[in-house]
Amino acid sequence: MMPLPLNFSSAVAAAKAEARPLVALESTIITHGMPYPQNLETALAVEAAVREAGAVPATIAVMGGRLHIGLEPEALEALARTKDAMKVSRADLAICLAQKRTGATTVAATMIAAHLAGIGVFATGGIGGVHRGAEVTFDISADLRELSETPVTVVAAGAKAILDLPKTLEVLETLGVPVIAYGQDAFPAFWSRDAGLRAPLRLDSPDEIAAAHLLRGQLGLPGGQLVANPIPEAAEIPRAVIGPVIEQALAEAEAQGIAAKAVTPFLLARIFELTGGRSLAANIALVLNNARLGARIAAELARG
Ligand code: PSU
Ligand code: MN
Repeated sequence: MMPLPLNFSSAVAAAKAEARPLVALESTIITHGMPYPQNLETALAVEAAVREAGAVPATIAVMGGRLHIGLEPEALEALARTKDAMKVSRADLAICLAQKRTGATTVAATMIAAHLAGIGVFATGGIGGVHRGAEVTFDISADLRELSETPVTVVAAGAKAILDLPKTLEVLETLGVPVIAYGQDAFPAFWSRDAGLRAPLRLDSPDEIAAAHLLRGQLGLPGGQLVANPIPEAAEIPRAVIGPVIEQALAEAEAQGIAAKAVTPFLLARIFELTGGRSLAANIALVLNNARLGARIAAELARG
């Protein structure tokens, strides 16, 4: 049998050899979450933020039939320019590799790859969740089940209010996933610091988050943790402002019959247009903030 087609970038390979802290980063946010060239600029800025905070970034994607853990700068640029990248979740990963396609990993697929590579922390913007109307469409992101199966701590700014947030929290509770608000009691809603919901758990320091991650393993519990890190105040878009925009984007998606994997990218692009780019500026600020927290958690994990 062929060995698993896994590729480590030179920086990631060196960090692994020296047991230095590593933070995994996803790539669907690059190909399906932001327009070019802001996607490339953001990906580079997020990698730089991880480095400044003392860890090594490992951006994950499928390119040329290989699962890449860490992308060299030319590969990152090529990915950011790719228009038809496959959106790869748990179901798609093996097929994307078998067909030697270019694929961007979602939260679920990035968790799988990070775990394979021995990386315990992953920073992103927002996770997928239970979509509004899921009682009819059954549209529930595979990200939620992945959090219950794969032992990676995911740092996100909560989940977007394009989703049904109360149902998302309920499903995470059913699956036994710890949802931990960082430094506050409220569950954050991506562009806004407060979803109007209380987070089930709260931790105030990276070392407690790392300790809980390690204890789950010692307890023999599969699955990871969701750390919900609120967007910095200066970049926040209050719920009263973003709410009506979300409603309009959702109505348009329904009118146009947008379904399945196309829903999230459609909504993100429409909200970007409707806010005149303000949603993108907020998105960039929160991803950077999550990258820095991810690096601090990774440093604690490396300490053991
Ligand atoms: N939510 C965001 N931005 C994103 C995504 C979700 O706010 O870019 C991406 C992530 O990669 C996430 C995926 O894992 O969309 C979820 O897609 P789906 O709902 O089809 O599972
Ligand atoms: Mn879906």
